[in-house]
Amino acid sequence: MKKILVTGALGQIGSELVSKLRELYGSSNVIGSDIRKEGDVVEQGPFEIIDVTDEKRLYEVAKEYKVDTVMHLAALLSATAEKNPKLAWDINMGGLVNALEVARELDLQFFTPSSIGAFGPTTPKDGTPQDTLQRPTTMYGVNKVSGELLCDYYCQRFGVDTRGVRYPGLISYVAPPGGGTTDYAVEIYYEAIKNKAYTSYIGEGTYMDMMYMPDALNAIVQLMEADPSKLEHRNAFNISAISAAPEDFAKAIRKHIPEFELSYDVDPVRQKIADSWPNSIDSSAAAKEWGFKAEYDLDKMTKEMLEKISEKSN
Ligand code: NAD
Ligand code: AKB
Repeated sequence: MKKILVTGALGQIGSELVSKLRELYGSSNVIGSDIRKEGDVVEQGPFEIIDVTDEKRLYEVAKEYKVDTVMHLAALLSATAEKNPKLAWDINMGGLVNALEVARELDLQFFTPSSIGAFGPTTPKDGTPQDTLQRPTTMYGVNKVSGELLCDYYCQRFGVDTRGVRYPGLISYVAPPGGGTTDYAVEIYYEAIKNKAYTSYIGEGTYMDMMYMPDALNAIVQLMEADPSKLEHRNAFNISAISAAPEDFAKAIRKHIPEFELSYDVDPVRQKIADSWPNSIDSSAAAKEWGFKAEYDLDKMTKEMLEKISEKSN
């Protein structure tokens, strides 16, 4: 039986990942942690306050609960990181190296997500290969590429069982997104239900990779349980389900809400970040090495997002 410590567990991914892991491995075997304390993750199983920049605290909690796995989610996302780049470096890189050190010292399996943000304007934009040019132009991207390399280093140098994916923009209805460039793709559904209209801060024709949260969570479980001898890449597997621009979301929403209106008021900061990211990445290495396959396309996800948000707002 696994015993897992999750950092940043109250965020968009952690809020759903912890529940899923508790269903799979038992509530008492999944320890949520964050710098704040609220909601279901705290109430439904063990929870500890951990600031990931405090390596001693991270070590003590991991040792106290005798965990065998760390899933390290605590980070600042792209738009927030661009507002405060030094803080992003301290949390994203400082937190990651601390978590890797704890994994090395206690011999733990390790997962952390990279992002499509690890690519930059000189990366091939369409069918972005698994192994390609990575010269990102954001602090978030610099952190993500450095993090990918650091995880590879801890695996090769110290034998830590590090694994990871490059997530696209994640779409979900449980917890709100935490300050990313792709957040519009969540907001558009809430606004569709509330106002039958949305003003997008990302411009028309801007394609980015996206994925519905259930596929993102299945990918973590599948990768962590994969036979290590089959993994050539280990960290930073490209995975994607959907490549879409704002007007594609609008079209999918209009199948359920015909009067839905989309307008634009482009935010130059987030637009610049989006323009530096791929249009669509190639997930074939993940499919080949550990069987990644997304279940949700844009239409299937849209139907479920609108249903779930309607239920929540009633
Ligand atoms: P989020 O912003 O929703 O949540 C991050 C959590 O980290 C928050 O609950 C926050 O309180 C916590 N946190 C912040 N500073 C902390 C600190 N010093 N110590 C401990 N906790 C701290 O983020 P998310 O969307 O859940 O993302 C989790 C990971 O997945 C990040 O590494 C992110 O880069 C990556 N990722 C997310 C997406 C996405 O679309 N959500 C896409 C690609 C990659
Ligand atoms: C962001 O937009 O910052 C995240 C990501 C794709 O990493 N959603």
